[in-house]
Amino acid sequence: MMTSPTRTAETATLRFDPFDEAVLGDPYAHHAVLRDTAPVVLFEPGGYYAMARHAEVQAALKDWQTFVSGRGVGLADFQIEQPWRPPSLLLEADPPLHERTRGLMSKVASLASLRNVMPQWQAKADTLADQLIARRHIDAVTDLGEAFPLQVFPDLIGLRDDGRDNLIPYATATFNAFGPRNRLVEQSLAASAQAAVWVAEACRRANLKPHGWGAQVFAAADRGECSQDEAERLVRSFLSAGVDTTVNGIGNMIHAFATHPEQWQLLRERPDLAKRAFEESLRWGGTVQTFFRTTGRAVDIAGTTIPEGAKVLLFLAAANRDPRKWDDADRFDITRSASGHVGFGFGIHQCLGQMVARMEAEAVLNALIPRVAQFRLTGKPVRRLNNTLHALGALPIELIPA
Ligand code: OVV
Repeated sequence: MMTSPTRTAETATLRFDPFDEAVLGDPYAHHAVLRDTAPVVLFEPGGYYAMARHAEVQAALKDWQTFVSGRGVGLADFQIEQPWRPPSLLLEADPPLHERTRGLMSKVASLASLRNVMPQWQAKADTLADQLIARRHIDAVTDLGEAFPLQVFPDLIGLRDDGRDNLIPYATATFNAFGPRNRLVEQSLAASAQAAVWVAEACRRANLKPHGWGAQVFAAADRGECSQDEAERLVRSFLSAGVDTTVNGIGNMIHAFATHPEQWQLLRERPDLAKRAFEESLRWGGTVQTFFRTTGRAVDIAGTTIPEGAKVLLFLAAANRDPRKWDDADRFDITRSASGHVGFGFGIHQCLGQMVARMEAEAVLNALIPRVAQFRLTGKPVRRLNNTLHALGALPIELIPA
């Protein structure tokens, strides 16, 4: 898998497969080599480039003219290969199209509309927390990480009530599909064939409830900001990006606290740190590990020339633990400022739904802080391998009541 780095005249080459299942199961074990070998490395046998230092990852994310998204943000180059589904009009688009879709979608996903629902979300999180405490032994992945987002997010979009269990399999396949066509892609695409049909149906105007974010995208279409077909595909973006990310964001955060009980103790003493704690959990144990870009022109990075049309893998999670950027980078410390982390990306594509993620996490933390004295791990956390996400399959814990 990983051998010692070899250096040609200009390009550092690593024999390394980031999508190897052993690597996906323990990605952080490999990041130091990726960062320390060179600012840019060429992976063999994959034949694509990679960056893992904070400075270079952030600069590449900012330079959307060079590191384009319209040719796909997975390994497949949409200029050469047929995408597995019609491309996202947000994630897999460049300006000027992206400016129009992003502008429309940011108006829909406004902070004001989230503030309106926050009291209901908090009440739901409190009720869920009471139920979980009463059970004492839970799987924090299914019972909390999945349960809470599924209680609030589909209603925010205004999705039909039936079939919501299709959301996670669909998102799982979507995030796997950014990687190479390995076993994970084949399995999750096969397992989500029905889910993809359900998602396509759920995005149609007739199937969206009148006041949700979905209906508001169609209202933008009525104003001429996009076509009806585009509106369907933009609603699909909410469903693709908004579920498995927050599910695992919450799961990874609980995992961080379960393995750092002194940090949970500290948060209980200083609940005002809740917002910081979630940002730090994204920095330390980020959910979205990587995204690709494609070079739209040849570019020189610290003496290495990346040719035009190359795929470049950006290691967001490695950048978030780069000791060149962070003191004691591997330490989970809720008192630090994690601001500058690239867990939500950076630049024009920076996560549109980041406030949704933050509000969900805050509601969960606000509910747990007064109720839970300690998360006691009662079994080994199980990773759920995904080509893009650092995901959990199971997190058995005992909730010690406050
Ligand atoms: C950030 C993200 C992930 C997956 C899918 C999409 C976006 C989309 O726009 O479909």
